[in-house]
Amino acid sequence: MIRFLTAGESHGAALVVVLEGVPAGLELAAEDIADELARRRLGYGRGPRMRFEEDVVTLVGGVRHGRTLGSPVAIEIANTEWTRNPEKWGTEMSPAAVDGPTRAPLTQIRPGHADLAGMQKYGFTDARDVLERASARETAARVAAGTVAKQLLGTLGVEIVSHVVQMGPVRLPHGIRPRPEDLAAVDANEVRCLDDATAEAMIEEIKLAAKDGDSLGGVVEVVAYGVPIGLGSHVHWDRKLDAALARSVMSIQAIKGVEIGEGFEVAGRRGSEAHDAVTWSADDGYQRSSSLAGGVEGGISTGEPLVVRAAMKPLATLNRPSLATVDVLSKEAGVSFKERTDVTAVPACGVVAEHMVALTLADEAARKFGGDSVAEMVANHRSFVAALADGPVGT
Ligand code: EPS
Repeated sequence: MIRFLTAGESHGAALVVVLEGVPAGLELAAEDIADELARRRLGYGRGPRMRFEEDVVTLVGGVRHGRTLGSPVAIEIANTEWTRNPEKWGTEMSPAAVDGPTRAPLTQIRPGHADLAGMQKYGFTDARDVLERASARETAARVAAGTVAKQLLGTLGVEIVSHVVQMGPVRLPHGIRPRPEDLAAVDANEVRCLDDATAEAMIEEIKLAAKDGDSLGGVVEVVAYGVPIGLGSHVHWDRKLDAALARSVMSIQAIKGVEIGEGFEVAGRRGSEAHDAVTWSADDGYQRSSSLAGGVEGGISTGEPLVVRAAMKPLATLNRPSLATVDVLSKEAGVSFKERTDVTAVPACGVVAEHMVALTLADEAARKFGGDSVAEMVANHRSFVAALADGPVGT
């Protein structure tokens, strides 16, 4: 119902994203998007590029006088390195044919990246033809799209937060989970972790990895509060909410595992200890004793906080010679070269995952509540909630 496409290469002129299906009448300003993009740039362990490259946002279509029109919303995030310093990447990434030499093609592939498989698949002899698009710079476009989704979900009372629960081997103790009012405190922390002692240990770990020229992965958690009952469905595999969430979060660069609720933990328990018991009282309606299922049962949202975790692998290119590799043209053996500058991107990944969850929930909310305008969607939501409360099983 709400679709989006991103385009653009990491060192290209701009990233572009087009969202289709956003209802009319949603308040949206370029500053809202810029604020979310600024959150994505946070985090101890990012490279210098986060400082010198700015995310300059332009709303190109679908918005008039601060409100969406129901037409596709088009957003551009310019690469300020192009505008300020056209020589730097202008020739290298020129869409027009280039006479004469540019930089030498990258033929020594970087293990752990899309380079080799991408060159084989598309018939390229320069890894740059692959890596510029495979780069996690593209996540800026997802965050821009996700800002629109978050704003739309906000009209239904949904609030989404994210935080870092593991950095390398350092884990946040179980049970610490931010509420919407904690998000500013999470963002204020350099590793986006709520617990000070854990955050310090995480920063120490990043410093140690940096000293060794190494990189770190980790785990981020996204929690969505106020998700309406009834998003997704049990009736068919491609309508299950958990499946849709897993797909969208797994699609983030460097994500290798996705978990809903306590998915991997309960796999090791007995059934008697692996599920959320349900009670009912006249005052509080249905209550679940725990949140092991992470807010989704049978592919349908339960109304409980929705919990999605994502495991990010350590960045594959290191600031020291690392993995064995080959030059795909000469077939000479070598060690992987440096073509990235971050030690870890786990804190930023949490912000990206937050926006991918928002895009999935907004899509499902639009499917459930429909409407061409926000007013219509909100009214449909309200009438569903009222009908549910008065219905045969109640809330
Ligand atoms: C990226 C490598 C780094 C990151 C970049 C994504 O860029 P470089 O090594 O070219 O400086 O900084 O991320 C961003 C620019 C961004 O905005 O997130 C990669 O290879 O994925």
